[in-house]
Amino acid sequence: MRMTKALLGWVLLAAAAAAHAQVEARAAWVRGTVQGQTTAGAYMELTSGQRASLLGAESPAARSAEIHGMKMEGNVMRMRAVPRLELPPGKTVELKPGGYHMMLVDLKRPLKKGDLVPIRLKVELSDKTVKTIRSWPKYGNSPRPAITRARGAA
Ligand SMILES: [Cu+2]
Repeated sequence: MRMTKALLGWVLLAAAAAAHAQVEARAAWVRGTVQGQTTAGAYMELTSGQRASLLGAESPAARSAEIHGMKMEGNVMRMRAVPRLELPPGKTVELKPGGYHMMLVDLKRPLKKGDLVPIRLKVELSDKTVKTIRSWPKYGNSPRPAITRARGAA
């Protein structure tokens, strides 16, 4: 009994620490690709309780995952890789079509509508520690956000 109580106390403490350093990825989805397309955009809402930066991501479904921003070049909107994306405290940063987004590059196999695509986001907190945030966006053509609510974990 005493053992259980001590254990519970430890778990609560750990939960409190996690809540403090919390970065959340919500409403994540991956845009459906057409045949032969080897890249796919991934979109989500990121919220951090403290000043943080998104440094990059990786996914077992693709060779690499890049953070892309959009930039006007003449009359053409082009995307380019950015090394990091600031996450101001308490503000939701939206990764969305036409704005900042995640790009899965060189998909390893065709994805089916409804597949969950695991993505691990690398986030640097204000104390310079780097955390991995897990997200499982749903693959599909619809821009409707699907499931996923991921919490920061060490
Ligand atoms: Cu892109």
